[in-house]
Amino acid sequence: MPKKVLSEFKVEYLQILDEEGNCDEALMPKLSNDEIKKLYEMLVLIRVFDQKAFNMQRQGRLGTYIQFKGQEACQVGSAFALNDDDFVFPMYRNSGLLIARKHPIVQVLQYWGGDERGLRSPPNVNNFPISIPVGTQEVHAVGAAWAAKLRGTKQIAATYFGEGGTSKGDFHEAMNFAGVFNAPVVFVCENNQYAISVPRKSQTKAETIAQKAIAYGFEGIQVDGMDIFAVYKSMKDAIEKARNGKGPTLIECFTYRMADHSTSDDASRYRTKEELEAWAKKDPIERLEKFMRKKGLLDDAYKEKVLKQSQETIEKAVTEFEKITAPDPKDIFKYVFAEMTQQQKEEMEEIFGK
Ligand SMILES: Cc1ncc(C[n+]2csc(CCOP(=O)(O)OP(=O)(O)O)c2C)c(N)n1
Repeated sequence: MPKKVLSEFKVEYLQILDEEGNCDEALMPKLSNDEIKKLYEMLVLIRVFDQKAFNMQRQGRLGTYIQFKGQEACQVGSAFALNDDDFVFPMYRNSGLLIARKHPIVQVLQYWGGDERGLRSPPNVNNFPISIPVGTQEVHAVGAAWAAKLRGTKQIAATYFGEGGTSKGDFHEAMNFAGVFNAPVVFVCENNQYAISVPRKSQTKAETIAQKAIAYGFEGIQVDGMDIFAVYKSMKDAIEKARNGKGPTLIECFTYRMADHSTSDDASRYRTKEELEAWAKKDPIERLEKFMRKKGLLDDAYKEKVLKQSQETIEKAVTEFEKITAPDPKDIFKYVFAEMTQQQKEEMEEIFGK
């Protein structure tokens, strides 16, 4: 038997923008100054949203909320490479992705306020509902991608999940099916180093998440998930490949969850202050700011203006959200099927009367 060296199967690691805001010009994707500003403005907007939503949860104005601080570049950078009519299958940590995908902010708040109407996709944008169960969205994405391929629409699907999600059977089924059927799908793993309290090293013995793609016969790449240019470039390349019939890609965005797992968690019970401080130095927004300052694209006045505008946009959405009347509880019965079953009618009557 010929012996293959394991290192032949190593995956690439991509970083374009380092922590000091220095950029590798040879690898830099084509982006105009206006586009770079747009990326920055979206990063700031979603961070302001994240903090506001967290505060509102603490004030009892929202239900459980899942923060994504630290992971903004994964969500904005990848969203920027997608077309509106591509299919996106997000996880619960993807509020920032939805906002970057034109989902009205008021609706995102509505969802976290317990109103499912918040997940209704805006017209002409194909955002599927957030998945709370870990891993189920990956198989849905492959189904949508395969359908697009059969229909010849040139749309692609992208699905988002954590590194913990890669231990689920669904992930492996989705990856296998995508490989066999050459489905136009991009798997985006936001490896934020923890699945609640389970650290990355206890999740898998594999050195990287990206290398899992090799077993399914397609490309996997690991990128610095706090480098928006690396995320954007890898996503753009993967999308182009998928649209041109060249199949799926797994992108592992190496990042960090700066906040608790959710509003019912306390990460200080399983993470050290030193670890948090070390990752804070890699912050995706500060890094882009450093780069933009060097290029003359950002000064204090612009920075302040972006922050103020973001705060105003979020406050406006909050005011609008708090005016929305709660949905009718009967909707739970009414909209499960196109027509209510006899049993549902009886149950509804039992609870709400005739
Ligand atoms: C099928 C299923 N099992 C268990 C849970 C409980 N649960 C919620 S989040 C989570 C950890 C997921 O970690 P990861 O996939 O790395 O994503 P992250 O939350 O870190 O973004 C678990 C086990 C769930 N939501 N769904």
